[in-house]
This record gives sequence, C-alpha cells and structure tokens, in this order.
Amino acid sequence: MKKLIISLILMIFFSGVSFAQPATNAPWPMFMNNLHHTGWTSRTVLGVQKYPTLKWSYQTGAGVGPSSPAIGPDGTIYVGSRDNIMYAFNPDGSIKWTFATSNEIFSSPAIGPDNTIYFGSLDKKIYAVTNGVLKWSNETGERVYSSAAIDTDNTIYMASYDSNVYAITNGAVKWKYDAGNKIYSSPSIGADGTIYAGDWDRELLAITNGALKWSYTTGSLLFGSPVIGPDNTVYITSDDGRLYAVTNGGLKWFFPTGGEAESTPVIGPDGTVYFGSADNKVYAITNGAVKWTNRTGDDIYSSPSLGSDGTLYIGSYDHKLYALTNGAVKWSFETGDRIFSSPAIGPDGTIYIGSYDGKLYAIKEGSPPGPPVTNAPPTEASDNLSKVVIAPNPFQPDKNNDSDHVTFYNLTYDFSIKVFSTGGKEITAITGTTRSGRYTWQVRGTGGKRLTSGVYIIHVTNPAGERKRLKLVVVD
Ligand SMILES: [Ca+2]
Ligand SMILES: [Ca+2]
Repeated sequence: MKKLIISLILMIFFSGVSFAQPATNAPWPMFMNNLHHTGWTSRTVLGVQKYPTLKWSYQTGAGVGPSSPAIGPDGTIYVGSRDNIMYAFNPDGSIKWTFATSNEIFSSPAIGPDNTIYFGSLDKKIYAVTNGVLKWSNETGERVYSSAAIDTDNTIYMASYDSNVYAITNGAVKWKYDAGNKIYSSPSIGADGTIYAGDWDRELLAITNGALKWSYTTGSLLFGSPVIGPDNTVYITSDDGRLYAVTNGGLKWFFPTGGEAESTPVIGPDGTVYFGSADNKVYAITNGAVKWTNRTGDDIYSSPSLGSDGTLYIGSYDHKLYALTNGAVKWSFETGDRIFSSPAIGPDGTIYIGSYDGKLYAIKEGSPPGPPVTNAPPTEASDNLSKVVIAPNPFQPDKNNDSDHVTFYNLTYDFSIKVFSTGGKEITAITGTTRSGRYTWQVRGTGGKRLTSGVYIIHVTNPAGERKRLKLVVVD
C-alpha cells in the first residue's frame, strides 16, 4: 500500500507521465530511463534535430559499452568503461570524479535519490558510490553485467552471472532468487512491485518477494532486459531473433527478426515497441505487426531511446548513432567503432552515447555546413586584406572526409599564407593567386599531416607587403 501511495504521488508529480519514475528528479536516472525501462522521456526536450555536431568527447582507456550514460539532476553524466572505471562528467565534458573497480564495467550506472550511483563490475561486485567515494559494495559469486533498477523504497534490484537476482537495501541482501542459469540483462520493476528478469536458460521470470510468480520460456538466451508496458505486458528480445510480448506468463504475440535480438526495446507513449536486431534493422512494432523498419549497415545490439518529439535514437555496429522519425533517417553521427551503448537524452537536448572506440560522445545541434551567411563571400579578389576571414573557425576535422577543409575569403589576387603554432614554429607556407578571393586549405602541415587540435596563428600577406594576422582553432 505504501508503495502504491508513493507511486501515486510520483505519478501526480510527473503529471501526464504514465510510467513510474524512481524517487529522483534526474533527467535520465538509469539504463532505459525509468523503473519499467521503457527508454522514453516525456520531458519536452527537443533533441538534436538536423545537424549533429560534437559538443565534446572523452577518451577512456577501453570501449564504452554496453554501459550506457545516465544523467543526474545537476546535469552530471555517468558512464562505465571497459577500462574498469566509472566516470562522472560535468556537462562541459570535464571530469567530476572517477571510481576504479578491478575489472571491466559493462553495467550502466543507476542514480539513487541521494545521487548515489549503483552499478556492477566484472570483478563480481555490485557498487554504491557517492561523489566518487565507496558507500558499500556487495560481492556476488560471478561477474555482474547487469544494471540496477532502483525502486521507490530505494531497494536495488540487480542480477549476476552467479544466476541470482538480488534485492539489496543499504548494502544488505534483502532476498535473492536463483534463476538456475546466468543472468546478463537487467531486472525491471512492475507497477505492482513484481521484478522481471531474463536468464540464460531462455526464461523470462516474474519474481515477487524472492519467489517465482511465473516464467515464460523463449527459444534462446536472453541478453535484452524486460520492459513493462502501461498495460503490464512484458516485452523481451531473445537470441532466437524474436521480440516477445508476454502477459501473466502467457504469450500475447511474438515478432520474428532475421538475426539475434539483444536490444532492449523502447515503448512509446502510444504503445509502439522499438528495438534493433543483428539482422541490421530497426523495428517499430504495434500489436505484433510492423509499423516501420529501417536498415543500418551492421548488427544492432544497442537499445534505443525515444525523445518527446517522437525521434528514436539508436546505435549500430556500423559505428553510427541514428536519429529516426517515422522510420526515416533524420541524421546519423559516426563514431570510431561499433556502438553497443544506449543513448541518453540530456535536459538541454544533448545526446550522450558511448562507443567501442573508448569515447563518450556529447552531441549537440550544430549549424548548417558551409560558411556563415554573415561572411558572404564576394566573387572577386579584394584589393586589401581588411576583410580576410577563415571559415569554419573553429574547425573540427571530419575523420571520414579527406577533402574536409577551411576556406579563406576576401584574399587579394596574389597572396601568401603562413601558419604558425602559438609557440612561433612555422607549420606551412602557401603562396597562390585567386580570382574569387577564395582559397581552400585542407588544414595540413608541410608533410601533409592534419593539424592536431589547438590554436594556430596565421599571417596573410599581399604583394604590397600588408599583413593580416588571424587565429584558427582546430578542435578534435
Ligand atoms: Ca531459469
Ligand atoms: Ca548482421
């Protein structure tokens, strides 16, 4: 009853929200965002719409994923890396704190009401960390891949490769349930307090107070986490390639894909279920039937996130993060390796995603490509250097586009350009002629090597010996 009252209060507090939230006002408190793991945000946040641009990235020591970022009430971004470390970043990308475990972190951080971060590590432990300091840890019998679900009474539900689902309060095990086989995925919490988990003897389990309520056997291993719909239907993907919809232990429907299905589905406010498969496709399913699909370039193991405007964000092994609306690709953003991590949507619309290249990416809305309109270039060379500009500046090199460049505008017909480091070292010298007053430069030094990130001093000289000094900022 107490749980029901708390839930009702939370429902009213998050007016218009039909899914329960944990007792924190964090914008993205855990893997798949809420207790039911629906991965959907009702916060009216316009995500990146047209021009995904790197806001910042941070290079960790190993792959980031499947650990997925969580965002705290103060905007802190948390993510685990396979370099064993749990990271906390300030919204500007600077490190707030780090916490080292003794093995890789696959688990996604979950944020409790007092900003305690709960996660697991392959060192077999479940951790509770506050401000980078250990609050408690609990050793299980095997590696912990699972992420925590935090109930409104602050009980932590987590699973381990030791086959157990754990209910933990303040570091003490309240109960555990032995599923009989390894558990990789993360438990979720139903509206009535039932705990759902999926194990490696193919079973979707419903557990109440440490006892089995019901189970449903799928055709293969369960890597994806159970997700609970508003009508208490439980959705789970299986390595048999199917998405299952199960009610009270009975099959409602299943939907087959052409590859292993490990992506945890998202449920939209209209009941549409979104997920990906190793057949490379993203699916939107309504009542067991396809609403739309779209194909990426490789397997999808990432779980999607759904913005309040209906944009679906999902990562692929083709290295890209995709934004889709009604099945059409709105944009994609390429990282340096496969994406297994799930995107989190920040309060200002920034999208956070990890990649096997070891980076956490913060992606924001940018400007349309090309020179800024205010510097509309003339079609003829200028007669002096007063209006010489470089665009874009700052310049962010595109690793996948070798012809990526900056353009000098308003040059004189004959010109000479010298590029120096801030320490005064000459990096390259260019002389040329231009009818249009424009000159494109691929931001390379004398040896043809791309300039690394930093500030560069540029001297532009005309035949009259006039000189203009400019600064170019190169960002990684
Ligand atoms: Ca079992
Ligand atoms: Ca494939």
